[in-house]
This record gives sequence, C-alpha cells and structure tokens, in this order.
Amino acid sequence: IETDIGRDVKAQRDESKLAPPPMYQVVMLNDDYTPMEFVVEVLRRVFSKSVEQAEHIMLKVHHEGRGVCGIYTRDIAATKVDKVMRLARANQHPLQCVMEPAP
Ligand code: NFA
Repeated sequence: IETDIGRDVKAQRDESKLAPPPMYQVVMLNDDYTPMEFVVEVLRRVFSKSVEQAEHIMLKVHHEGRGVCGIYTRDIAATKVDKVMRLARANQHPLQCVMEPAP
C-alpha cells in the first residue's frame, strides 16, 4: 500500500529530485624529480586515461606547474588522491596530488 512513509522512502531514492553533489577536481602538481613516464603510468592507472590523454596532462603539469586529472564527487576524488600519493611514496617519488572544489 502507498503509505506516507512509503512515499517518503521512494522520494529519497529518486535522484532526479536531489541537488547535484558538490564536485572536486583532482590536481597534480609539478616537481623536478618524478620521471615523466611514472606520471603517465599513474594517470593511466588511477584516472583511466589513454596514453595520449595521460601524456597531454603530464606535459601540462610539467610546463604550467599543475593540471586537472579529473572532476569527481568528494569520496571518489579523495580515493584517487590517496592512490596517487601511495604510488608516489611506494616508488620514492615526490609527486604531489591535491583535491579542491571544482569552480
Ligand atoms: N617535471 C618532471 C621532470 O622533468 C616531470 C613531472 C611531470 C613531474 C608532471 C610531476 C608532474 N622529470
């Protein structure tokens, strides 16, 4: 039966009635030591980029100091930052990655 509570539950599940979640961009920062090839492999593994996309982002970071790897909901963005930082540390590279509210 259609109870008030039943309707409330359905309304909560209806994504079409929700405000869009806040989005965060994952930004990679340049440094003088991390090998370009390592950055490309990280972009492919963590952000599912093609070789061409990964090389484009890597070169943007190299030349401009920073570059956006992708835009995600808060939890996904935080997980990707964590993965990048773990890979960098495990390979003893100073590569840094941060998340910030998408403009
Ligand atoms: N600047 C690094 C180098 O010349 C390459 C790099 C690119 C590092 C992007 C970090 C991010 N080896």
